[in-house]
This record gives sequence, structure tokens and C-alpha cells, in this order.
Amino acid sequence: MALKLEPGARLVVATHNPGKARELAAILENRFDLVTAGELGLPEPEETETTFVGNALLKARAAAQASGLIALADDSGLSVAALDGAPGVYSARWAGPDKDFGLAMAKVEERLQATGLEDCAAWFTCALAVAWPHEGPALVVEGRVDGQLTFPGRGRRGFGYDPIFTPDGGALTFGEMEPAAKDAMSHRARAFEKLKAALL
Ligand code: ITT
Repeated sequence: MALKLEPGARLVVATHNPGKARELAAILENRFDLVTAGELGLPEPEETETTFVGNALLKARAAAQASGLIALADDSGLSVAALDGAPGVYSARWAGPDKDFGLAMAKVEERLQATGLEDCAAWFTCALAVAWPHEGPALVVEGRVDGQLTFPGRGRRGFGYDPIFTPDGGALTFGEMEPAAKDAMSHRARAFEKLKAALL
């Protein structure tokens, strides 16, 4: 039988990141009855995989098993071309235990400066995984948006690395853009388009 998600289905959004939870709720547009992993008090699994796809699946499966609900997980991050794709899956970890993204962005700037700052190309990736409870099936898709890094960062909207990322073809950083404008073109929105095509 083909995997389907019925409108109105109860879904646990398996993230403890409020920025992501907010964007996912906006992108999902009231299609589902959402509850977050935080609201259910679900533990945060250790992200032991080395790919976005692997970690998204791991988080979705853990939440589906712990909650008995269908789970949607997001694993995402910033990749910098001149840094061979770093921080990539380690994007959250570059912010340290205090989740200090000022520190993480300074680290990116310092490493990029050491390369001579000639190539500032970067991209965000988002893997979205849906898992069904009781060791059931799972599905995973990936979206990407390309852009350039600029320093100092600009804008207080969004979250994480948004102030230093300007999507190709635009003038504003993700940190300066209206939330709806980011949600119309982000890696997360692009991944959700693929999920919709596969599941809805
Ligand atoms: P969960 O695992 O609980 O979902 P997390 O923040 O640990 O939360 P990730 O492991 O997927 O999630 O880390 C992704 C990091 O990449 C995230 O903390 C952000 O700093 C960054 N990131 C992802 N999407 C982003 C976006 O749209 N804008 C800015 N930064 C983003």
C-alpha cells in the first residue's frame, strides 16, 4: 500500500529547536494536528549519523516509537563550499552547549577568512523524515537552497545562521527577510514540496 498522510492526522514534530518548529508549523499550513516533541516531553536522541538523511530518519523513528504517533523530523544545516561542506551536519554543534549562534557564525567567518574569502558560496540543506510508529515504514526527502555568506550578519529574524546567508538572486539575508518570504524558498520549504508530492 502506498504511504499516505491524511489531512488532519495527528503528527509529532520531532524537534527541540523552536525556530524550526515555528517554520515547520507555517509550512505545514494547518494541514495536520501538530504536537511537538518538547510538549510530549520526548527525549532528544543523540545524532550519531554522518548525513542529514541519516539523522532525520533517526530522529523521526525515535519520536514515532516513543510517542506512538506519526513523526516528522528535520535535520538541517549550513554547508560552506570553501570549508569542504562544514559545518554541515555539525551546524548545531558549532554553537556549543549554550547554542550560541553568534559564536558559531564567528567560527565560520574566521575559517572562511583563513581561506582568503574568495569563495563565499554556501547552501542550506534540510532532510525531512516521516516515520510511522511500531517499527513501521519511513520516508525521507531533501531540499537545498544556495547562496552567499556575508559578514557581519544582518537581521534578527529567523534563527541559527540566517543573518549571514543571502540566497542567490536576493539582496536580503534570511535574517532580514519576512518569515513568509523565507518560507517560500527555503531548504525546508523545498523539502516539504517533495514530501507533499510523495505523501499527500
Ligand atoms: P533538533 O535536532 O531538535 O531538530 P537542532 O537545532 O539540534 O534541533 P539540527 O541538528 O538539525 O537541529 O541542527 C541544525 C542546525 O543548522 C540548527 O541548529 C541551525 O543552527 C542550522 N540551521 C538549520 N536550518 C536553518 C535555517 O533555516 N536557518 C538558519 N540556520 C539553520
